[in-house]
Amino acid sequence: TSSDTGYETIQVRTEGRVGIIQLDRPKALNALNSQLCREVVQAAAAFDADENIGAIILTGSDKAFAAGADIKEMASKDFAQVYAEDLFGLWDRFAATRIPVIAAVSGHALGGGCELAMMCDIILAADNASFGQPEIKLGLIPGMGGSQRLTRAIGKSKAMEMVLTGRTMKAEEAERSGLVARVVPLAELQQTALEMATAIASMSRPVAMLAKEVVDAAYESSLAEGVRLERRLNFACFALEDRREGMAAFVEKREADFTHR
Ligand code: CO8
Repeated sequence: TSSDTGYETIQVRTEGRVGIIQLDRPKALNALNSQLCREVVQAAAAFDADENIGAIILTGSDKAFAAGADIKEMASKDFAQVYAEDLFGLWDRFAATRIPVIAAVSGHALGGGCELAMMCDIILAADNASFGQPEIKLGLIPGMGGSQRLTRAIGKSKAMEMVLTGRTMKAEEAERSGLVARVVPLAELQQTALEMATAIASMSRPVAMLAKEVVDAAYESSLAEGVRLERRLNFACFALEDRREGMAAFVEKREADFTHR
């Protein structure tokens, strides 16, 4: 475990090969202001570039993953300003992280907070988690991908209901709807996320990255194109030392010891 200084809105540490980014603006329920965005993007990019890190956990506090974009920071802006600064555009860089990212969500994940969780590869939810896109109550629509990622995750009718009414959904419904991978008791959230991330980070790093890339391709391509890409990247694995080691370990009835190359 090591801790990084210099950040003011997040805490960053590592556990073995896992990088942990914890949103830390408790007074604003981790509302996503521009400084927090810059810091999360920087921390995630640093882990992405670090060969010793194989997976990232993004988490908040027990009470809030994030209660949305910072309404106080946005309130006085006009169209020209948000257009010129491309408000929320920087988050696309977080979404472009190439190693697997797990969102460990407890408490509120609303608006931009729900959208941020959906930018991650796997959402693990505590039993007190709640998800929603309440922007419409502010005279706004989602702006960090919520209308697209929520619709892909839970289907049109349910996504429409949430985006049009601003209704919040609890953890159990979120799991049933396919938004989250698993719900665990709040007290077990961090440990479960760490076990999942450690398991992923023990795999071959390039193979985990390829696996993420092909699953993501399911959102961007036709079935035939996606299957073709999968086949090509599957073949590419045969060029890796780790693929050789993984199969040799199976044949020799031992644990694989990946060198991440
Ligand atoms: N922004 C700024 N401050 C916030 C936010 C937020 N999103 N959420 C909470 N806070 C602050 C509160 O103002 C309060 O501060 P203070 O003590 O100074 O008054 C503090 O956090 C604690 O909040 P509450 O007292 O409200 O705590 P409760 O436990 O009573 O309620 C809720 C918790 C239900 C989560 C409530 O805080 C809430 O409804 N928050 C707002 C949720 C919301 O509407 N989020 C969506 C924001 S919009 C968005 O994310 C998408 C933007 C896309 C824009 C695209 C433009 C191009």
